[in-house]
Amino acid sequence: MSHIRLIATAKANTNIALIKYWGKRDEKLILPMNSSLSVTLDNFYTITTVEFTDTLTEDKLIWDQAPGNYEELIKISSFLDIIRKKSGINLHAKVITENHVPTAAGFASSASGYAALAAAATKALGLNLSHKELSIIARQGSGSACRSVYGGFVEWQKGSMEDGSDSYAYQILNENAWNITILSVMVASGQKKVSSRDGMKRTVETSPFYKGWLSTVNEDLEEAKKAIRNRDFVSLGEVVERTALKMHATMLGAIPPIIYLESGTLEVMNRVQELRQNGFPAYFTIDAGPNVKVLCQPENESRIKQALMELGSVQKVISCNPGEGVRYLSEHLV
Ligand code: 2P0
Repeated sequence: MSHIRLIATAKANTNIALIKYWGKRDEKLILPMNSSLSVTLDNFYTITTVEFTDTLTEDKLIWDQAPGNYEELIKISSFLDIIRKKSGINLHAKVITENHVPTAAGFASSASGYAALAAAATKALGLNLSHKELSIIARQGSGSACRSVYGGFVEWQKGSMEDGSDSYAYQILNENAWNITILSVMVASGQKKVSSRDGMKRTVETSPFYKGWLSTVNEDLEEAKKAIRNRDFVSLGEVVERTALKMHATMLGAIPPIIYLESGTLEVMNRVQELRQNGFPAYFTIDAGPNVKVLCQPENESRIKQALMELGSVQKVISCNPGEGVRYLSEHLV
């Protein structure tokens, strides 16, 4: 008797938020409190193969060539349930995933991870989804994943429907429309102390400053979109830096406080501001970790990179540019 074997492989790049997603209004469906905006990066990605088959009695996970941990498998299984339900095909799956994302560097491998998983699993089950539909599915794995479906500059519209049907991302500018450089400046290694998921929940529930975040994030978003459409690097950089600091301010007000900024983080922030005073436009943004991402123009990249590498706390600087959205590969990881 021949067995059923439904297989597909997808590749998705990670993204860096320029206007941050911080806080959920629905934990289960992953619906955000605010809209956010990101740029998809070319050098950091995940490749995932999903094989649905009748030979398995449970889902299996292979993560970077080793058996995946149980907690991750449970999350992936319940995510696959959403896709199994949508397709009406109730087979277990083997998921093989390779991350080319410096996870400990404050990059959520969950963004590229769930975008690639959503794409591979839906493709394997023969669902022919639009980018919008794929974005809605990826969002339910990890919020930031809904943005990684697209290349270039991307907005995740928070939506207002209770079922999440209007909470998805769309592309503002494609990856070839405007070239900027994003430097990932690593100042420390090791896993972060509080996950983004827990950190944003605690902030929403306890920080008196969260109200301030919500009342201004939309203005910041509009300003950023306008700057992107006008290819206005300085205006974009200014709002990006300001809004990242506001997000961190909300966390400092949480109980207990969440402090992701470390001494190395502050050293890089100061150097970026100094570079600007010396005529090199550069702006920082910081996520839920100590590392810093620095935006600059490609023509200044090597000078800025060099200036950052001189700092005692800087371990590594990796350069990225805007990258592509999700794509399907014909070669599989099995
Ligand atoms: C962002 N971050 O917009 C923000 C800024 C971190 C700081 O999205 O709970 O892994 O899976 O929806 O997407 C990281 O959080 O959180 C994140 P879940 P996610 O990129």
